[in-house]
Amino acid sequence: MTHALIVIDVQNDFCPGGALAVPEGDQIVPGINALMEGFDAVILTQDWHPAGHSSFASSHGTAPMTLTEMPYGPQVLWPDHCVQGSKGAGFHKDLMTDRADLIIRKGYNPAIDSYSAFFENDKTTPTGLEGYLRTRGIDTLTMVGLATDFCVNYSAVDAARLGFTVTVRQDLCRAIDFDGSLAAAVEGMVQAGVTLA
Ligand code: VGL
Ligand code: ZN
Repeated sequence: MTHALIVIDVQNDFCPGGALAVPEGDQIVPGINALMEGFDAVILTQDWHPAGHSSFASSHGTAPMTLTEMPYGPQVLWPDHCVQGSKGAGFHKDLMTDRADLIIRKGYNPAIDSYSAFFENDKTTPTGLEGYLRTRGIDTLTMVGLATDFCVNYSAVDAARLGFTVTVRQDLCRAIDFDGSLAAAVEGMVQAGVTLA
């Protein structure tokens, strides 16, 4: 077994004071840092949108936290967040980024959002993470980070479907919980064979 820790989107905009703040998003940082020691690999993901991204409500002239239909399916429209090079797109200042073997950016395609660390929201365009993990012989993943019900959820379900053994440490995740999204995410992860710890 070769075991990687995947730290999802622990960025300023998802922490209190940020543009898309997840309640208590900053509280998981010390626990994630402490966890890094015991893994064969540590991988960080970074939500990384160009200005005017199609997942931003401002790009559609509508209010944030509404649903729209994209060519690839339904899409929540978010406040502008994690704009490339902005402070909000940076990692939380206390996250031990030096320990990371790989930082994978996602959401940079202007027309497609990317919750998952593996595929964009069209569910077909790969980020390259699968190939990285396989060529390093990594078969087992522990996932932590933000937000439980969006990027952690999509990443964990995709990883399980790709055949990785996946555990989500819920104590080291925090949720947006928009319109029942957390309960739906938990159910989806369990059905996909993800272990919730
Ligand atoms: C995320 C919404 C939009 C996340 C990213 O990291 O969960 N959520 N972009
Ligand atoms: Zn985003």
